[in-house]
Amino acid sequence: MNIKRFTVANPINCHAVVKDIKSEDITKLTKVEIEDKSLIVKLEDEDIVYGLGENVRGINKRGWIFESYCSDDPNHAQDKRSLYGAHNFILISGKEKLGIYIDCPSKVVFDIGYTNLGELKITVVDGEYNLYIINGDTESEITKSFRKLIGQSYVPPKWAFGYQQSRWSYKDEDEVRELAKNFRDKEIPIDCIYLDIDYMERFKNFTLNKESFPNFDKLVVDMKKDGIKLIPIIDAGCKIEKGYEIYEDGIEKGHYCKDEDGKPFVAAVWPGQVHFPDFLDKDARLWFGSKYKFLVDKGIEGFWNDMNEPAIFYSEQGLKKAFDKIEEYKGKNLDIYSFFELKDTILGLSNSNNDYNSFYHNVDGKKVKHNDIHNLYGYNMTKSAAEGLEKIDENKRFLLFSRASAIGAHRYGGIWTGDNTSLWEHLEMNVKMMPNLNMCGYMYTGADTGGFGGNCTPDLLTRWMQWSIFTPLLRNHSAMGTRNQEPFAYDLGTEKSVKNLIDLRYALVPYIYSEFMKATLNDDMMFEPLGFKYSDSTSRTVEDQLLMGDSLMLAPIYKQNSKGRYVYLPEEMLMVKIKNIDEMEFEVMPKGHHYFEANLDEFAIFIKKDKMLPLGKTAKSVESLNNEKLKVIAFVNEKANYNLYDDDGVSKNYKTLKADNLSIEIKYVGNDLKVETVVEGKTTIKELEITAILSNGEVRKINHKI
Ligand code: MIG
Repeated sequence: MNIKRFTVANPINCHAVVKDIKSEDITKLTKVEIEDKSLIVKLEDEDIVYGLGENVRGINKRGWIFESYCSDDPNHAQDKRSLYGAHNFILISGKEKLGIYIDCPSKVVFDIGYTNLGELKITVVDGEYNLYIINGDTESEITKSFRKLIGQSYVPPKWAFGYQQSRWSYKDEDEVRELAKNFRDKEIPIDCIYLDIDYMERFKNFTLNKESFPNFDKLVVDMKKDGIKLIPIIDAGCKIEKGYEIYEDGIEKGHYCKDEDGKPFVAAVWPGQVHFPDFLDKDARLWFGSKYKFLVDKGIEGFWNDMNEPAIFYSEQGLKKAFDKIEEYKGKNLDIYSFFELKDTILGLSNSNNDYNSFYHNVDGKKVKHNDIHNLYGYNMTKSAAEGLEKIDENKRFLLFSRASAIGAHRYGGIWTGDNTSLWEHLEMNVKMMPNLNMCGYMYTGADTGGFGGNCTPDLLTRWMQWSIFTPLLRNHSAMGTRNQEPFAYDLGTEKSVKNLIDLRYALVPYIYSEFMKATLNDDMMFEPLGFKYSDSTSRTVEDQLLMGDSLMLAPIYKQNSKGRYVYLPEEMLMVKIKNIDEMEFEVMPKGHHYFEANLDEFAIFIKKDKMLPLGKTAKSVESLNNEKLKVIAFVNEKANYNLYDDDGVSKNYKTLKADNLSIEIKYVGNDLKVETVVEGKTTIKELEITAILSNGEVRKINHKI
């Protein structure tokens, strides 16, 4: 067995892992030293530390200190230690390779050469956890073992691979219809429009604002007829209001988190004063999950869960303390320290540790302080929704993703990476986060393309889209008060470039879906650091290029005013410079360092040796894709191959039934290229239009009937 488990003290079951591994005596632990509540691993110079999922900084996490503690923090700056997720898996890669997973419901600190350059120190603050040590010969082997340990990742419906438009908020029916019409009139494909908090009646979960959405049911149906799904938001906090069904029902059944005295805990978020459903309590979780039916009955097929760290603007007790302080200082001549104290009291009202220490959950009949299970709250909200949706239709895939998360939640939904900003650095961070997210089980994921906070410029949106068209979740989302950033919010040139990119995304759906499904079903990563496949020292340190699926290497441009970029090729590859689906240039490039030029309206991708990229046609939505004819770009050296996975895209039959596979092989017979295809199951594809590029740059066109 290459996974060992060691149990320290009496941790609660986080339901993060799906395998029952017998716990071993901690004295048998090797390579890792135990010192009080910490684990220490010596790092060699050449060691790379991967992992920790959703976090700031690079792919290699060395040189900073991170804290797994789900946090509602919209400033994703390099000096932050936590974002919304708690993903406690790390992978040390050097002469020796080692995976470490801390299965723990509360705060864990990862000091990765922050205090001591050559040392990794993991501190589990409350000292209770399951430690998993994973051995393997390669990085991929270790991540795969880890992924098997935590169970298969969530799979969304295929339409969730289409383009998605969001903004906080499209405030009423007219605006939603107008938006959809704009996309259709301009022939820009789209699959989803998001409804942010304003669709609700005063931010109350599972209600509708009757003034701004008077004909909600009809809107849902009309949009769907046009191939567009509406995706409403659900927040963790439920408004305290007499007569509000969710409030009263939850109180009556005792489903909310309690304060010290056993009364429902009061906090304030968007609706004003709220209670938090106790997602850790199975009955409460099933209860809340059953409420999604209200919207599903209206035709809704997807949701995003927000504010579930949980975010707290203020609590009753916190506010009282602040007012007391103000009262105390009123009329006094404050010295500067008292002034700062007053200021900090006010600024510290939100997401305060005091609050997280003053409410309680019912975990299997035991009263547990929130902070002791903090990282499991968002996880269990996702589980709540997934369980509720499964009850409605157990074989249907719903779109579901969350802001807060912990490992384990990846089986129930995806995540988006929260409130980033329209900054070039955040495009770069989006790129670097992907492999670490995949390692931790998050496959259906993506960032707010264009950036959530701040004002997105046309060039940033264009470059960001050149990257995001490859991420499973492709959603443009922006905050209230910021500049609009829909594809047509800028000049016509930008609109054209962004439309071209969205068209290309739809052409890429066969490949992206195929790679997503294969990686998910085989517990592999879809986005990999170069070092996972190439062992030369340069590949091991490149951070701004990624392998994506079986065939591609991506090298996005993420700097403003760049007209190209340097790229490192770990082997000979085919550069495909893309303007749009119909305008692509090919160049065979030798192994080594290169610079390629790419104006704002173009970018490049790289096809690996003996690999292919299938491309379909665009369509107004994923459902309307018609891929009877596929274009295939193949870089043929000796024998190129590709296996295109497909399935019905809507049911959970992928779990039990064999997929539809089309495998394509192109090989030399003498000096001629011969194409062979094998279909397993069925396929809609009747013809392949192959452009084969040979090592010497020669281009051969082959049409192949299936
Ligand atoms: O306090 O619902 O991350 O995507 O638009 C902000 C409003 C609450 C935070 C989410 C963001 C969403 C916003 N929400």
